[in-house]
Order: sequence, then C-alpha cells, then structure tokens
Amino acid sequence: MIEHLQPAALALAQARHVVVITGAGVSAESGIRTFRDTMEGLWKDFDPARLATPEAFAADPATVTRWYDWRRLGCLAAEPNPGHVALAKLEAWLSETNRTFTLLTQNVDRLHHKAGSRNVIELHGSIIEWRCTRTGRKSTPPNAPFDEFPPRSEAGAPLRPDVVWFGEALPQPALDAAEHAMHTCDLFMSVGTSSVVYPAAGFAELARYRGAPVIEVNPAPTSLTRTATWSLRGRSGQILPHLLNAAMA
Ligand code: BJW
Repeated sequence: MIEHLQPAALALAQARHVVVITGAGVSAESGIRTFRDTMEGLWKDFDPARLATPEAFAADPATVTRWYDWRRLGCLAAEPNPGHVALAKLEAWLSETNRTFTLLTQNVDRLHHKAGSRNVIELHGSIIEWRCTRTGRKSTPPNAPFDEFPPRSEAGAPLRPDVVWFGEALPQPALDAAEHAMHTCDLFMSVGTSSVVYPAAGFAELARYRGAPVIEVNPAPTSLTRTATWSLRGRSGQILPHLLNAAMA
C-alpha cells in the first residue's frame, strides 16, 4: 500500500501537460551512484561536489577526467530500470491520448533515451559526449577507457565532459525549452532528486506557483517534501510502475 498513490494517480490521469524532473535517484536502481552518496573504493576520498567544477578541472585535469571517464564507462554499461521504463510508457500513453509530456533530467547518463523517452531535456548535459576546450566541438568517444588524461581533441586541446559544472550556465536551449514547458504544465513530478541544485530545483517551485499539483517520488524526505502536494515514499523503480498502472486503470 503506497500512501497518496490514488490521489496522485487521479491527478496524473486528468493532466493535459505533465512535466517530470528526474535526478540521480532514478538511475540508482541501474547501479549508478547518486551524486550525494558517499563514494567508495578508488574514489572514496573525493567529494563529487568538488570535482564537478571548472576550478577542479583547471587545477587537476587528470584527476577530474579520470573520474569522469570511470563514470562514463559505468553509464555506457548501465541499463534502464523499471523507473525509466515507466516514464517512457507514461510519455507514450499521454501522447496516444493527445496530451503532452516533457522530461527534464539532471542526469547525464542518457538512460532515459535508452529506455525510449523522446521529449527529454538534458539540463546538465551528457557524460557520453565530450567537447574540445578550444573549439567547443562535441564528439562521442568510443566505448573504451581513455588512454590519456585529459584526453585530447583532434585540435590537440584537452577534452572535457559535455556536462554543466557548478558555476557554469545551463545550456540556453535546454533552459528555454524547460521554461516553455512550465508555461503549460498542469502536473509536475519530481523523481529521485534531492532538489538542492538550482536552477533545476526551482521548477517545482514554479509549478506550485502556477497552481499545478506536485508529486514527489523519493525514498527519503527532501527540501521539496514540505511543499509537494503528495510525497510518494519509495524507490522510483517500485513506485512509478504502480503510479502509472493506477493512472491508466
Ligand atoms: C532515490 C533512489 C531511488 C536514492 N529512487 N530516488 C540559487 C540558490 C542557491 C544556489 C544557487 C542558486 N542558483 C545557482 C546556484 C549555484 C549552484 C547551486 O545550485 N548550488 C547549490 C548546491 C546550493 N548552481 C549552479 O552553479 C548551476 N549554474 C548556475 O546557476 O549558473 C548560473 C550562471 C548563469 C550565467 C552564467 C554563469 C552562471 C549549475 C548546476 C550544475 C550542477 N551540476 C551537477 C554535476 C553535473 C555533472 C556530473 O554529473 O558530474 O549536476 S552537480 C550534481 O547535482 C549533478 C546533479 O544533476 C545535481 C542534482 O543532484 P541530484 O540528481 O538531486 O542527486 P542527489 O545525489 O543530490 O540526490 C539523489 C536523490 O535520489 C536523493 O534525494 C535520494 O534520496 C534519492 N534516491 N535512491 C528514487 N531508488
């Protein structure tokens, strides 16, 4: 018995434009560590929040690109879990009934695409693509470990992951698309995110301001829980399939 499942499912069944934001928790059941989990093994002495900055890359590009290469290979090897699949099914169902679905993701792992989601806006970029620090040209490195750190582009300059680090602006097309979606959103869902990183964390606030119900799916309370309309407590791979089944019933 999942508390609040029925009212949340009813709201989902009646919505015309559903906007979902996802965070690292949605990929946890695919074996990808969340951002604020403590790291283990090789990387246990490193703080992700200190590695994910332009300052860290400038000071120690070898360590930063080794960490990102390790994560890149993990993402390439990972498979979508039932949470990703449920979101792809939700999009298909809404589209069949002439309704709109927008998926804003903070994740860089491309697992939503792999699960079949189509209208995906990557707010924090992608770890699968890298870009030349001199020309800005993007490329997709092969599925094998880099042999130098940092790796070099064709132009001979260091490559960096095509992700958004703290202090960097989000890609303008992604921000524009997200803001555009929020104009017509009448149901907002926040899944597997601690809701502490802005501007991503601000979309739920915007939805509430617009009067749209907010459904949170997370096994732990977050900074959003207090203002969410319904907080569904549990893993997204468990909750989302139930929520979708109840909405479609
Ligand atoms: C499960 C689960 C299961 C577990 N099922 N759930 C306003 C106020 C305050 C600060 C700021 C502000 N505006 C900007 C800032 C500064 C900063 C910021 O927000 N700082 C805060 C930390 C205070 N923001 C920025 O710097 C942003 N840039 C910016 O604003 O630029 C302005 C600018 C304009 C013009 C010119 C220049 C600048 C950029 C933010 C970029 C964030 N990047 C990262 C790294 C990406 C690359 C990488 O992956 O390495 O993005 S940081 C990291 O946090 C990553 C994530 O996408 C992001 C969010 O983390 P997330 O996804 O929420 O993960 P966790 O680990 O925190 O939470 C996991 C959750 O899952 C938990 O709740 C678990 O319970 C749950 N969970 N298992 C469901 N099975």
